[in-house]
Amino acid sequence: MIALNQVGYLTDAVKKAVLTKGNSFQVFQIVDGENKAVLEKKAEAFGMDEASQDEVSIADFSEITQAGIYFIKDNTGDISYRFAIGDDIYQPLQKDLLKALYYQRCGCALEEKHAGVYTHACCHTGEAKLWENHEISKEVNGGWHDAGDFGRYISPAAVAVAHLLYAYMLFPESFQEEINIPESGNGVPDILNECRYELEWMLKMQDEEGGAYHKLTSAMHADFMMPEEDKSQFYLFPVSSMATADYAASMALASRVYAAYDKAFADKMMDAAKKAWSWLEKHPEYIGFKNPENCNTGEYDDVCDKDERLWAAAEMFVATGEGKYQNVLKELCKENLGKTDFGWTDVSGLASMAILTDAKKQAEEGIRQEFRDIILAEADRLVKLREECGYMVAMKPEDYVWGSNMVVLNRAMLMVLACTMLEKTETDEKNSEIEDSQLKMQKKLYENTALAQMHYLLGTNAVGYSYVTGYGENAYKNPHNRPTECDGIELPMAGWVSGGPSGIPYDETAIQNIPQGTPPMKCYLDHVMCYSLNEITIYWNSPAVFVTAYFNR
Ligand code: 9MR
Ligand code: ZN
Repeated sequence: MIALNQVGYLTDAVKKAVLTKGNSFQVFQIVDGENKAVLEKKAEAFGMDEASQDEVSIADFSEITQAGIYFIKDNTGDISYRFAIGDDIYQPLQKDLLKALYYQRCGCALEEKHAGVYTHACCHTGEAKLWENHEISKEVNGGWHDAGDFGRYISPAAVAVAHLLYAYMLFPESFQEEINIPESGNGVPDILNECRYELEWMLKMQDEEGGAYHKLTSAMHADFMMPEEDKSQFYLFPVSSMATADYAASMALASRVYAAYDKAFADKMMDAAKKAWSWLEKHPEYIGFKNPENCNTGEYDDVCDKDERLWAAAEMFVATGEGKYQNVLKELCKENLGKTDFGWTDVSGLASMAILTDAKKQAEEGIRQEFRDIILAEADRLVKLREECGYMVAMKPEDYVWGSNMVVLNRAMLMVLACTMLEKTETDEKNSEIEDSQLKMQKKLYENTALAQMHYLLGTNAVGYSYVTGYGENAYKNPHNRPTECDGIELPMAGWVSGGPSGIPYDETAIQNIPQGTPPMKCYLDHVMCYSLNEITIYWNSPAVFVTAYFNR
């Protein structure tokens, strides 16, 4: 097999494909659109790749900088999927990754004008009952379906929205084009229009005391059906401290971002954030969430809420500049939190994101330095991991967990954050020329590591799939997603990131079909029933939007 990024490579980036052992002599050619070999070279033996147990060689064709469509041919006659070289090749991808969230909208119809063939009628509009008191009902319609199921959960929502809002804040120039959603053309960037659909729902998910309901789902996952056919009763599940802290954080962040577009909306979110913060002050203890009996929808449970509280403190501080939040932040910094992760289980990296991207640099120098050191140290660790892997992805065998592509992408986010930290602003002190060139080299290394994660996602992996629907000649086609399976349309909409391989598969189909002892990078099936390998979620797409937006500037 020849594994490569099936979408392609940026003109001036490092370009490498992976040849597996079958391609014995390892001489390869790069063939262009006119069937002309434009490069012939020897691949370099790498040895055994641990996570796949493949013996691999690396074909480096970085010297090809002419935009175009190519494929690779080796001396055994093996031929790769086609790929492009160019500077705008990730632009359609970024748009579809974002547009995918529109298809998750709940509580409204998806019209042909915006959804094309993927229309459906309005779904899930009844009132929800409090799980703990069925006498009380509330209208909490809206938001995005979390994943292949129809549930809506606060922590994943908060995290996904945060990734998107940071993408917009840091790389606004990548969001000038419309994505054809109902609000397009209203003078607000579509990424903010789409996020607002989720935020308006989140505003309804707060109780009188300020706590955020952990989730809004039916008792049991619906069978496979279109969203509008699901008439089951939805419930509001109890408030958790994890959800409430994520809620405070994302609301504070959103209030900052929307202030320039809609002051009233921004203020409303800041009030919600403050209310959630007061709740957190009143409940310093960890209040987790466990599914009650007779409920099997997502749990999104955690063992600690310190990282969520850290993120909340960071966002509240950056949004308000008030010292009391910084004090809490400092206290929580004494806890042993990673500060490098951006997923729903560990959001402490989002605190780093808040502090380090704050243009006003409000945090004390010591705190900024601490966060900065942690992010750069992690970036260096990831560069090493990438170098140790035959498929050039910063992942260890044990990192292939349920939703491993989130790990892949969150690490790409970290590399991007590290890159932005190396960019000098006008107010920064001037460097010597030597320092400047060192910084440039360091940044290139980080960029290439972020790109390596994208290359893996888009095909440079041991199963040869692109894990984004519609992107790549061998893109996966059977996501575990109810509308995709039930709409009678053959192909899924483009732009969905699959959860990806899991060393320990959890669903029946995967357990029965993946032989024990399969190396973790290969524990994948493009099968609709494989919810532990091939589902889609809002928070597996959101980091991919962040990363592509950086490269699309
Ligand atoms: O993404 C979640 C993954 O990290 C967990 O290991 C898994 C089991 O708890 O749950 C995943 O989240 C699912 C959620 O519970 C319900 N909606 C679909 C999510 C993706 O599979
Ligand atoms: Zn719905």
